[in-house]
Amino acid sequence: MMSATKTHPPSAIPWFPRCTADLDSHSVAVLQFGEELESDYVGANDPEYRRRRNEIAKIASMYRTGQTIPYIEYNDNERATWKALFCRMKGMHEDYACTEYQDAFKVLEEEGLFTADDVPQLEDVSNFLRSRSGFSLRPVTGLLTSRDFMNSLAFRVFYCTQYIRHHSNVFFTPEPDVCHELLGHAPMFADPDFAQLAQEIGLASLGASDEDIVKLGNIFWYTIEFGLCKESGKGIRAYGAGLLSSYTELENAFSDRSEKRPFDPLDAATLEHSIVDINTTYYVAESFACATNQLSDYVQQHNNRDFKLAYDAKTGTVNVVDKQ
Ligand code: TIH
Ligand code: FE2
Repeated sequence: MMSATKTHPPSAIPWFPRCTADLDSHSVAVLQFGEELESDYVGANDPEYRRRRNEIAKIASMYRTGQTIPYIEYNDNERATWKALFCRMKGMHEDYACTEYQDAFKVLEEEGLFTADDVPQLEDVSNFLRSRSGFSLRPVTGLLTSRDFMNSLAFRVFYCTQYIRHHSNVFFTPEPDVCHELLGHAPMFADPDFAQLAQEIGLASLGASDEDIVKLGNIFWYTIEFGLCKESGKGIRAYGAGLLSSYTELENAFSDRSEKRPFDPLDAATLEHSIVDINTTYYVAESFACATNQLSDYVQQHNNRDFKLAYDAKTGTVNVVDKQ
C-alpha cells in the first residue's frame, strides 16, 4: 500500500517541543564545569563538593512533567551559604533592585517561602509562581544547551538547578545554582510583564536556526540574566537574575567600570559574553513592556523561520499556524 502523500517534506519544520511533556525528552544537562567547560572554578576541584553535586543532580534527573519536584534536605554548610548571600543581597535590594523584584520578594517572605535560615524548595516556589504568572519551575542537573534552555520558556517553564554554589566564593559563581535561581530569577517570574518578555524569547527560539539561537542566547543574557531598567524617580535598577544573585556583579554594574547602553535587541544579539567572568557591558530597558515590544519587532524582522507559531495559553501548547 502506498503511503499518504505529504504536502511538504517532513524536514521542512524541525522538531521542537510543542507542549510541556515534550520537555521530558530533552531535559538532559550537557555541559559540566571542569569537564567540557574550561574552568578553574574551585568547586570543580573539591571532591566532596562534586560528590554532593552529583547526589543532588541524580535526584533532579529523575523528574518528569507533572511530578512534585523532589525535596532536597540541605546541610548546615549549604544553609550557611544561602544565609550569607541572602542577607548580603537583601541589604542591596532597596537601592538597586527594580520595584517588581522588591514587591515579589516581600510576598515570598510574607508567605514564609523566603527566609534567611533555609534554602527554599523549588516545589513551593514553583507553586507560588504558577498562581502569579503561570510560570513553573523544573529541576535540572546542570547547564543545558542554549536551545533547550530557551525552548522551555515558550511554555512558561523555567529550568532550575538544585545544587548550591561552592562556599569559597558566595558572592559570585560562574554557573547557575539554586541561590541564583531563587534569589535572582524567581521573584522576577512573578511579574506578568517580565513573564511575557521571557516567554517571547522562548517562542522565538522554537525551531530557530543555530545562528539565531546564538543571537537569542545573547539577548537572553543581556535581559533576563543581566538586564537593567529605568524607573521613574529611582534612576536605573536591576532586573536581571545574575545581578540580583551576585554581590560582585551588582557592584560592578553600578560602578563606573562597566558600560551602560540603551537596550537594543539588534545590538545585544551580537555582543558576545563570557560565562565565567563578570560583564563589561549592560543594557538599560525603558520598561519590560517596552523591551517585549522591541523584542517582538526584532524577532519578526530577524528570526529567519519560514513558519509562524501561535501559543494557546489554555492548553499550554504551541501550534504551527502558517508556513510562509
Ligand atoms: N554569577 C551569578 C551568581 O553568582 O549568582 C550566577 C550566574 C548568572 C548567569 C549565569 S551564572
Ligand atoms: Fe540564570
